Amino acid sequence: MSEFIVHAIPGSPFSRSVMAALEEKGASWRLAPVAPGTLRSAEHLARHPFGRVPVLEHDGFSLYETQAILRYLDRVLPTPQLSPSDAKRLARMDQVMNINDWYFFHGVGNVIIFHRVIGPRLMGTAPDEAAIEAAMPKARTVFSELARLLGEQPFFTGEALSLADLLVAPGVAFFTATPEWAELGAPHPNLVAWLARVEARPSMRATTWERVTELAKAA
Ligand SMILES: N[C@@H](CCC(=O)N[C@@H](CS)C(=O)NCC(=O)O)C(=O)O
Repeated sequence: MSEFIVHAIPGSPFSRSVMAALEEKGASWRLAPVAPGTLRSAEHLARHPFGRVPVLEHDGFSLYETQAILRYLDRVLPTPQLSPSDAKRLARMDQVMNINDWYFFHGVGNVIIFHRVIGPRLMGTAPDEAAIEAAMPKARTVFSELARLLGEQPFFTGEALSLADLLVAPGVAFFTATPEWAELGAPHPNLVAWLARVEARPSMRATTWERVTELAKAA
């Protein structure tokens, strides 16, 4: 099996999902670091015309969109299987993945994580409190819905880790560093326990912002 190359920015939650999936599969992969200021460069736009990360390269095949990448990895690296066989569990996985992309990332993660963590850390900007406040109604719905769908299961689709957990956990993990976590996450003990369970996995420990920054320096 030829090597997997992940074009990514250290700290990017979508990129972390892909790298964590590769780690779960025990695959041989390497990071091709993308400097944040080069997302609109001709070189990067040739890989990803929308100027985002991650992009996966494998065996002469280039692919962007995290959900597509995760499902591709689960097909070409079938063990351990990260998509349930049962139709209802699989539908739940798909639903949670779409909640991540449509409701969690857009208008919640990309506002609150950006203003609380990314902007201050990378650009030295102060949080835009009004933007954060405006994002809170949708954030409340997202977090309470994630907690409801998780219920008392260890993972979103039941007893086994799935692509849904790997897609959602990197974004939720960022929230623990924000004051909003006290209202959004902490009141849901099941979500807190789930995050601890997913973050304890070697795949997630191998793909922290700090660890991927080290990989980027070594690349
Ligand atoms: N729909 C894309 C979203 C990817 C995405 O938004 N990635 C963020 C980093 S986590 C990004 O590249 N942001 C750069 C920007 O917004 O300019 C996917 O699923 O891969």
